[in-house]
Amino acid sequence: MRTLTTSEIQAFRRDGIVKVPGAVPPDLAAEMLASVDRVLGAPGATGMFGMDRRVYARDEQFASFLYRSELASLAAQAMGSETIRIYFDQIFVKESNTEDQVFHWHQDHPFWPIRGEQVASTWVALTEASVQASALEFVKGSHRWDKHYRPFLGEGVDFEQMNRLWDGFGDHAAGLTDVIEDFENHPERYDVVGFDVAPGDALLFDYRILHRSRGNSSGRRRVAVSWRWLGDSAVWAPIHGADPVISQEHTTLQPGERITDDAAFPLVYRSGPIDLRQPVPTSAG
Ligand SMILES: O=C(O)CCC(=O)C(=O)O
Repeated sequence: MRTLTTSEIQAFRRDGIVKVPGAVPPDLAAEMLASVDRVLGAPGATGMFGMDRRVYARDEQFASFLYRSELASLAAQAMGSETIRIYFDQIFVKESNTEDQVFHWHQDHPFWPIRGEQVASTWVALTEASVQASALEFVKGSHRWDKHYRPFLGEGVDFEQMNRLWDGFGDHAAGLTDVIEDFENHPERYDVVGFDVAPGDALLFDYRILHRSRGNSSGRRRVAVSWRWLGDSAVWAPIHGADPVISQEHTTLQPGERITDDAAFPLVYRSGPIDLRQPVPTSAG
Protein backbone atom coordinates (compact mmCIF):
# COMPACT_ATOMS: atom_id res chain seq x y z
CA MET A 1 0.00 0.00 0.00
CA ARG A 2 1.23 3.51 -0.83
CA THR A 3 1.64 5.38 2.43
CA LEU A 4 2.08 9.13 2.48
CA THR A 5 5.13 10.36 4.32
CA THR A 6 4.76 12.74 7.22
CA SER A 7 6.13 15.56 5.09
CA GLU A 8 3.63 14.81 2.29
CA ILE A 9 0.77 14.95 4.81
CA GLN A 10 2.12 18.16 6.29
CA ALA A 11 2.47 19.69 2.82
CA PHE A 12 -1.14 18.85 2.03
CA ARG A 13 -2.39 20.44 5.25
CA ARG A 14 -0.13 23.50 5.10
CA ASP A 15 -0.22 24.22 1.35
CA GLY A 16 -3.51 22.58 0.36
CA ILE A 17 -1.71 20.59 -2.36
CA VAL A 18 0.77 17.75 -2.58
CA LYS A 19 2.04 15.83 -5.57
CA VAL A 20 2.05 12.05 -5.14
CA PRO A 21 4.33 10.66 -7.87
CA GLY A 22 3.30 7.25 -9.19
CA ALA A 23 0.10 7.13 -7.12
CA VAL A 24 -1.46 4.93 -9.80
CA PRO A 25 0.72 2.10 -11.15
CA PRO A 26 1.52 2.21 -14.89
CA ASP A 27 -0.75 -0.69 -15.93
CA LEU A 28 -3.75 0.76 -14.10
CA ALA A 29 -3.04 4.26 -15.49
CA ALA A 30 -2.96 2.77 -19.02
CA GLU A 31 -6.29 1.04 -18.36
CA MET A 32 -7.78 4.31 -17.11
CA LEU A 33 -6.58 6.10 -20.25
CA ALA A 34 -8.17 3.48 -22.50
CA SER A 35 -11.43 3.72 -20.60
CA VAL A 36 -11.48 7.53 -20.96
CA ASP A 37 -11.30 7.03 -24.72
CA ARG A 38 -14.06 4.45 -24.57
CA VAL A 39 -16.30 6.77 -22.53
CA LEU A 40 -15.65 9.97 -24.53
CA GLY A 41 -15.37 8.31 -27.93
CA ALA A 42 -12.28 8.24 -30.11
CA PRO A 43 -9.56 10.80 -29.29
CA GLY A 44 -10.74 14.22 -30.42
CA ALA A 45 -14.40 13.16 -30.67
CA THR A 46 -15.57 15.73 -28.11
CA GLY A 47 -13.73 18.66 -29.69
CA MET A 48 -10.91 20.62 -28.10
CA PHE A 49 -11.94 20.06 -24.51
CA GLY A 50 -13.53 16.80 -23.36
CA MET A 51 -15.27 16.42 -20.05
CA ASP A 52 -17.57 13.89 -18.42
CA ARG A 53 -18.37 13.22 -14.80
CA ARG A 54 -19.88 10.88 -12.25
CA VAL A 55 -18.88 8.23 -14.73
CA TYR A 56 -18.46 5.55 -12.04
CA ALA A 57 -22.23 5.57 -11.45
CA ARG A 58 -22.95 4.22 -14.95
CA ASP A 59 -19.73 2.50 -15.93
CA GLU A 60 -18.47 -0.64 -14.22
CA GLN A 61 -14.87 -0.15 -15.19
CA PHE A 62 -14.84 3.38 -13.79
CA ALA A 63 -16.55 2.06 -10.65
CA SER A 64 -13.76 -0.49 -10.28
CA PHE A 65 -11.14 2.30 -10.29
CA LEU A 66 -12.60 3.62 -7.02
CA TYR A 67 -11.61 0.41 -5.27
CA ARG A 68 -8.67 -0.84 -7.32
CA SER A 69 -6.66 2.36 -7.00
CA GLU A 70 -5.30 3.56 -3.67
CA LEU A 71 -6.52 7.10 -4.25
CA ALA A 72 -9.21 7.02 -1.55
CA SER A 73 -6.69 5.76 0.97
CA LEU A 74 -4.29 8.58 0.03
CA ALA A 75 -7.09 11.10 0.58
CA ALA A 76 -7.88 9.49 3.96
CA GLN A 77 -4.27 9.73 5.07
CA ALA A 78 -3.89 13.33 3.92
CA MET A 79 -7.11 14.51 5.55
CA GLY A 80 -6.82 12.35 8.69
CA SER A 81 -10.18 10.76 7.94
CA GLU A 82 -11.27 7.23 8.84
CA THR A 83 -13.78 7.03 6.00
CA ILE A 84 -13.79 8.23 2.44
CA ARG A 85 -16.82 8.55 0.19
CA ILE A 86 -16.88 9.41 -3.49
CA TYR A 87 -18.64 12.63 -4.48
CA PHE A 88 -17.96 12.29 -8.22
CA ASP A 89 -15.23 11.51 -10.72
CA GLN A 90 -14.50 13.86 -13.62
CA ILE A 91 -12.65 13.40 -16.89
CA PHE A 92 -10.67 16.35 -18.27
CA VAL A 93 -9.14 16.06 -21.73
CA LYS A 94 -7.38 18.89 -23.53
CA GLU A 95 -6.59 17.94 -27.09
CA SER A 96 -3.20 18.87 -28.57
CA ASN A 97 -2.61 22.45 -29.71
CA THR A 98 -5.58 23.92 -27.86
CA GLU A 99 -3.84 26.91 -26.39
CA ASP A 100 -7.11 28.79 -25.89
CA GLN A 101 -8.61 26.08 -23.66
CA VAL A 102 -7.64 27.82 -20.44
CA PHE A 103 -9.14 26.85 -17.11
CA HIS A 104 -8.89 30.14 -15.20
CA TRP A 105 -8.12 30.45 -11.50
CA HIS A 106 -10.98 29.02 -9.47
CA GLN A 107 -11.89 27.16 -6.30
CA ASP A 108 -14.17 24.13 -6.30
CA HIS A 109 -15.89 24.65 -2.97
CA PRO A 110 -18.12 27.67 -3.74
CA PHE A 111 -20.06 25.50 -6.18
CA TRP A 112 -20.23 22.19 -4.35
CA PRO A 113 -23.20 21.55 -2.02
CA ILE A 114 -20.75 20.24 0.53
CA ARG A 115 -19.07 21.85 3.54
CA GLY A 116 -16.36 20.65 5.89
CA GLU A 117 -12.62 20.58 6.27
CA GLN A 118 -12.17 17.09 4.84
CA VAL A 119 -12.94 17.42 1.14
CA ALA A 120 -10.25 16.87 -1.48
CA SER A 121 -9.58 15.80 -5.05
CA THR A 122 -6.99 13.53 -6.56
CA TRP A 123 -6.32 14.78 -10.11
CA VAL A 124 -4.52 11.92 -11.83
CA ALA A 125 -2.48 12.51 -14.97
CA LEU A 126 -2.95 9.78 -17.57
CA THR A 127 -0.59 11.40 -20.06
CA GLU A 128 2.52 13.51 -19.59
CA ALA A 129 1.95 17.23 -19.14
CA SER A 130 4.05 20.25 -18.32
CA VAL A 131 2.86 23.30 -16.43
CA GLN A 132 3.37 25.40 -19.57
CA ALA A 133 1.02 23.10 -21.44
CA SER A 134 -1.93 22.53 -19.10
CA ALA A 135 -0.75 20.68 -15.97
CA LEU A 136 -2.31 22.20 -12.84
CA GLU A 137 -1.07 25.21 -10.89
CA PHE A 138 -2.11 26.23 -7.38
CA VAL A 139 -1.90 29.19 -5.02
CA LYS A 140 -0.34 27.59 -1.98
CA GLY A 141 -2.18 28.06 1.29
CA SER A 142 -5.27 29.65 -0.34
CA HIS A 143 -7.46 26.87 1.10
CA ARG A 144 -7.08 28.60 4.49
CA TRP A 145 -8.08 32.12 3.41
CA ASP A 146 -11.82 31.62 3.97
CA LYS A 147 -12.50 33.13 0.54
CA HIS A 148 -15.22 32.34 -1.98
CA TYR A 149 -13.91 33.61 -5.29
CA ARG A 150 -16.25 34.55 -8.09
CA PRO A 151 -15.22 32.38 -11.03
CA PHE A 152 -14.15 33.90 -14.35
CA LEU A 153 -15.05 31.61 -17.23
CA GLY A 154 -13.53 33.74 -19.98
CA GLU A 155 -13.94 37.09 -21.72
CA GLY A 156 -17.55 37.71 -22.63
CA VAL A 157 -19.02 34.90 -20.50
CA ASP A 158 -21.62 36.70 -18.41
CA PHE A 159 -23.83 35.53 -15.55
CA GLU A 160 -26.76 34.87 -17.88
CA GLN A 161 -24.64 32.48 -19.92
CA MET A 162 -23.49 30.82 -16.71
CA ASN A 163 -27.14 30.34 -15.72
CA ARG A 164 -27.57 28.40 -18.94
CA LEU A 165 -24.78 26.01 -17.97
CA TRP A 166 -26.84 25.01 -14.96
CA ASP A 167 -29.72 26.58 -13.04
CA GLY A 168 -28.63 29.43 -10.77
CA PHE A 169 -24.89 29.10 -11.49
CA GLY A 170 -24.56 32.71 -12.69
CA ASP A 171 -26.83 34.10 -9.94
CA HIS A 172 -24.76 32.39 -7.27
CA ALA A 173 -21.48 33.52 -8.89
CA ALA A 174 -22.75 37.10 -9.06
CA GLY A 175 -23.20 37.07 -5.28
CA LEU A 176 -19.58 36.15 -4.58
CA THR A 177 -17.48 39.20 -3.79
CA ASP A 178 -13.92 37.87 -3.68
CA VAL A 179 -12.28 38.78 -6.98
CA ILE A 180 -9.82 36.61 -8.88
CA GLU A 181 -6.44 38.28 -9.44
CA ASP A 182 -3.49 37.50 -11.66
CA PHE A 183 -1.98 35.63 -8.69
CA GLU A 184 0.93 34.39 -10.81
CA ASN A 185 2.17 37.94 -11.35
CA HIS A 186 2.50 38.78 -7.65
CA PRO A 187 5.16 36.54 -6.13
CA GLU A 188 5.57 39.07 -3.32
CA ARG A 189 2.06 38.19 -2.14
CA TYR A 190 1.21 34.79 -3.57
CA ASP A 191 3.08 31.53 -3.70
CA VAL A 192 2.09 29.92 -6.98
CA VAL A 193 3.29 26.40 -7.68
CA GLY A 194 2.78 24.15 -10.70
CA PHE A 195 3.58 20.48 -11.23
CA ASP A 196 4.84 18.75 -14.35
CA VAL A 197 3.30 15.29 -14.36
CA ALA A 198 3.78 11.81 -15.80
CA PRO A 199 1.09 9.14 -16.22
CA GLY A 200 0.00 7.86 -12.79
CA ASP A 201 1.07 10.96 -10.84
CA ALA A 202 -1.64 12.37 -8.60
CA LEU A 203 -2.12 15.93 -7.43
CA LEU A 204 -3.98 15.73 -4.14
CA PHE A 205 -5.62 19.05 -3.24
CA ASP A 206 -8.10 20.63 -0.88
CA TYR A 207 -11.39 21.70 -2.51
CA ARG A 208 -10.91 25.28 -1.29
CA ILE A 209 -7.54 25.88 -2.96
CA LEU A 210 -7.22 28.21 -5.96
CA HIS A 211 -6.08 26.30 -9.02
CA ARG A 212 -5.96 26.63 -12.79
CA SER A 213 -4.56 25.07 -15.96
CA ARG A 214 -3.21 26.85 -19.01
CA GLY A 215 -4.20 25.88 -22.52
CA ASN A 216 -2.51 22.89 -24.09
CA SER A 217 0.12 24.44 -26.33
CA SER A 218 1.86 21.09 -26.81
CA GLY A 219 1.44 18.68 -29.68
CA ARG A 220 0.36 16.00 -27.17
CA ARG A 221 -3.11 15.27 -25.90
CA ARG A 222 -3.53 15.87 -22.15
CA VAL A 223 -5.78 13.47 -20.27
CA ALA A 224 -6.57 13.50 -16.56
CA VAL A 225 -9.28 12.28 -14.21
CA SER A 226 -10.20 13.98 -10.93
CA TRP A 227 -11.76 11.94 -8.14
CA ARG A 228 -13.60 14.08 -5.55
CA TRP A 229 -13.40 12.61 -2.03
CA LEU A 230 -15.40 13.30 1.13
CA GLY A 231 -14.01 12.63 4.60
CA ASP A 232 -15.72 11.98 7.94
CA SER A 233 -16.73 15.57 8.63
CA ALA A 234 -18.19 16.45 5.23
CA VAL A 235 -21.69 17.92 5.53
CA TRP A 236 -24.53 18.12 3.00
CA ALA A 237 -25.07 21.85 2.33
CA PRO A 238 -27.18 22.43 -0.79
CA ILE A 239 -27.48 25.98 -2.11
CA HIS A 240 -29.22 27.41 -5.15
CA GLY A 241 -26.75 27.52 -8.01
CA ALA A 242 -24.59 24.64 -6.78
CA ASP A 243 -23.32 22.04 -9.19
CA PRO A 244 -26.27 19.75 -9.97
CA VAL A 245 -24.20 16.58 -10.32
CA ILE A 246 -25.76 15.53 -7.01
CA SER A 247 -28.59 17.73 -5.77
CA GLN A 248 -31.32 17.47 -3.15
CA GLU A 249 -33.53 15.20 -5.25
CA HIS A 250 -30.73 12.60 -5.43
CA THR A 251 -30.20 12.16 -1.69
CA THR A 252 -32.12 11.40 1.48
CA LEU A 253 -29.79 13.70 3.45
CA GLN A 254 -31.19 16.86 4.99
CA PRO A 255 -29.20 20.12 4.82
CA GLY A 256 -26.64 20.23 7.63
CA GLU A 257 -26.36 16.44 8.01
CA ARG A 258 -23.06 14.59 7.90
CA ILE A 259 -22.77 12.72 4.63
CA THR A 260 -23.88 9.16 5.30
CA ASP A 261 -26.06 8.38 2.27
CA ASP A 262 -24.41 5.30 0.73
CA ALA A 263 -26.55 5.40 -2.40
CA ALA A 264 -25.59 8.93 -3.48
CA PHE A 265 -22.14 8.95 -1.87
CA PRO A 266 -20.79 5.38 -1.78
CA LEU A 267 -18.31 4.53 0.93
CA VAL A 268 -15.03 3.68 -0.79
CA TYR A 269 -12.57 3.40 2.06
CA ARG A 270 -12.62 2.78 5.79
CA SER A 271 -9.64 2.36 8.09
CA GLY A 272 -9.24 1.71 11.74
CA PRO A 273 -8.16 4.71 13.75
CA ILE A 274 -5.05 5.88 11.97
CA ASP A 275 -2.11 7.57 13.53
CA LEU A 276 -1.85 10.34 10.98
CA ARG A 277 -3.43 13.21 12.85
CA GLN A 278 -0.45 15.49 12.63
CA PRO A 279 -0.77 18.95 14.14
CA VAL A 280 -1.59 21.34 11.33
CA PRO A 281 1.37 23.64 10.66
CA THR A 282 0.26 27.25 10.51
CA SER A 283 2.87 28.75 8.22
CA ALA A 284 4.83 27.74 5.15
CA GLY A 285 8.37 26.49 5.44
O1 LIG B 1 -7.85 19.40 -15.70
C1 LIG B 1 -8.01 20.62 -15.67
O2 LIG B 1 -7.50 21.35 -16.50
C2 LIG B 1 -8.83 21.25 -14.57
C3 LIG B 1 -8.99 20.35 -13.39
C4 LIG B 1 -9.69 20.97 -12.23
O3 LIG B 1 -9.96 22.15 -12.18
C5 LIG B 1 -10.04 20.09 -11.11
O4 LIG B 1 -9.74 18.90 -11.13
O5 LIG B 1 -10.67 20.60 -10.14
